[in-house]
Amino acid sequence: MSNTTHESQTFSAESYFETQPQPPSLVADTEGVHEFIQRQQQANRSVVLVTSGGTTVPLELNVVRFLDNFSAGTRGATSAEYFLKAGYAVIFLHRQFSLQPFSRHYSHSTNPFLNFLEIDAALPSSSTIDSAFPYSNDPPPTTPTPQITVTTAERAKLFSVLRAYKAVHALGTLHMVSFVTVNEYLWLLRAVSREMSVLGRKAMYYLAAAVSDFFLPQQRLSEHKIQSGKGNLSIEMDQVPKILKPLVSEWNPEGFIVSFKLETDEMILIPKAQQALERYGHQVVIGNDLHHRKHRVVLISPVAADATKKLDGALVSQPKYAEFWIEIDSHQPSNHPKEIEEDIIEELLKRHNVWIEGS
Ligand code: PAZ
Repeated sequence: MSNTTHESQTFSAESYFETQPQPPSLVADTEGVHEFIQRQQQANRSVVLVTSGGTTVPLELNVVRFLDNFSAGTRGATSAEYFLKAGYAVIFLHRQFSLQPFSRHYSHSTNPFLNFLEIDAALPSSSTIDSAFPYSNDPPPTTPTPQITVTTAERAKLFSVLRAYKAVHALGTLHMVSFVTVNEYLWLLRAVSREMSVLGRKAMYYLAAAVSDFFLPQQRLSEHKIQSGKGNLSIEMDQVPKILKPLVSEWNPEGFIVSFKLETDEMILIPKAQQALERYGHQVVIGNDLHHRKHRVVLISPVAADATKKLDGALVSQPKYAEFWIEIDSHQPSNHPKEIEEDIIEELLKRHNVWIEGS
């Protein structure tokens, strides 16, 4: 890898899947998705595939270093909850260890759950720090084990999260599938999309994952950890194939497809979103800029081809794309913040209904 040059290759989706390795768990993951979709079909539910979190690009076969894409998984995990609330079944295709529906409220970094648990008994005053640890040599605590309760301040919130979580589990409307690398993501996206095609228009795709645009083909990966002895490291990556293209035109042409576009320069957000619609011909692109993504997004969608209107007797052609801005106050109360995903999902559900009825 170090100091090497190579002829960069252009991968079509087809040549990508012909040359890049299928993940070992793909067959089992696909079977799980297949059964889940069958159950949802019997219950006459719409199904949404929510992709969430960032993909990695390993630099070595025995991977020590990798390139990562920014995303905590907040958008995907939060959106999944609003879809579930609306009665959708959700396939949650997420980056391993990124945020998940329900448990996201107790993220280990921002709101660790151990902080609001209390032991309902006085700890022995003589206890040393060492004896407080589970792997201490002291004998285990005498029975009965003390009760553990949730602090009063957290109880109401935990109750409502837990109630929703249990209700979803009882209904069986959430199915989890995880990926780490961009290769796993692409194989899973194709497999899940094909499985979802039996749902026709009742299938929605909500592609919020942050997917690498570049990758290193398996054939060019160094087997062992790249050594620093040779000086600078230059890596030339190939482009990840534009996967929306086969998704829209082959894997499920009936599906209602929503993709996301993240930019750091707000000026190019709308042109880039329009370009994506132009290229792939799907239904909605949600544009968000990195710094305002939690408070402002724009939904870009195509306007019907014959959309001309009469103005003072003359026919005036409409713009090709419509913009629909969703914005919430950036200062939200910490105890009950409004989440922008609630409004995004509400708008998408209306559009998906129109899409289903238009079949
Ligand atoms: O997961 P998160 O809430 O931290 O970030 C969400 C997001 C910005 C990754 C998502 O809204 C998004 O724009 N996904 C697509 C990214 C892309 O253009 O590849």
